[in-house]
Amino acid sequence: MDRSRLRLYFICGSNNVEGNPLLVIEAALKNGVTLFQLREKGEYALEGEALFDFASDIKVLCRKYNVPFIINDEPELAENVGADGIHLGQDDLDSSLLSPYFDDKIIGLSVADSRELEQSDLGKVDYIGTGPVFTTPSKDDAGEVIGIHGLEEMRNLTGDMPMVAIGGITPENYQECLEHGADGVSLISAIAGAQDVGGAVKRFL
Ligand code: TZP
Ligand code: MG
Repeated sequence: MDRSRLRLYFICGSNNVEGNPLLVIEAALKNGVTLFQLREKGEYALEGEALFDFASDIKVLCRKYNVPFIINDEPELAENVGADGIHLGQDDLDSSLLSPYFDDKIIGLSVADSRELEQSDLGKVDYIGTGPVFTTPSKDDAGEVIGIHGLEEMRNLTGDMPMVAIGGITPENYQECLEHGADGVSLISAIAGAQDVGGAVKRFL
């Protein structure tokens, strides 16, 4: 994959924002996020037809701003909606079992640390997401913080595998992540929770 796409990777679900999530997502896309992931989880998460419709609306926005559209965890939804890729966790379906639809799509995998790296088959994986690098308000079971040191260790272990840092990323620690091995950052709250979404994106860039 084109690793520059990982530079500012926004992840969002309908319950990560106050108000209309499509407005927040459009503001983020318009102001320069380089990749988008729909991660629909937790309380009040959309399901079934409502989730399909939401994903379809997001796809239209991503196309409008020419930003690839990734879906977390749900290969079937990703395929039905015509998404540009899928992001899987360690407990999700193995990437080697994905349908042929994904042969030319972006496949991401969460790999928290060196232990998870050992047990991961990266054969079909285009990029990994590593962390939480810092404390995150957005995932209760995110596991132990790996810190900048852990990020750097992952870079040393993964060679030139495209890698994004995740967990507690802010404009203040963004540069540090890039300097210690990340190709980019993926984040929820620093953009989804901002009063001025466009302004928040610009602060990163
Ligand atoms: N995986 C590890 S931390 C995290 C995920 C999905 C949440 C990141 O959210 P935030 O608000 O940017 O810390
Ligand atoms: Mg998952």
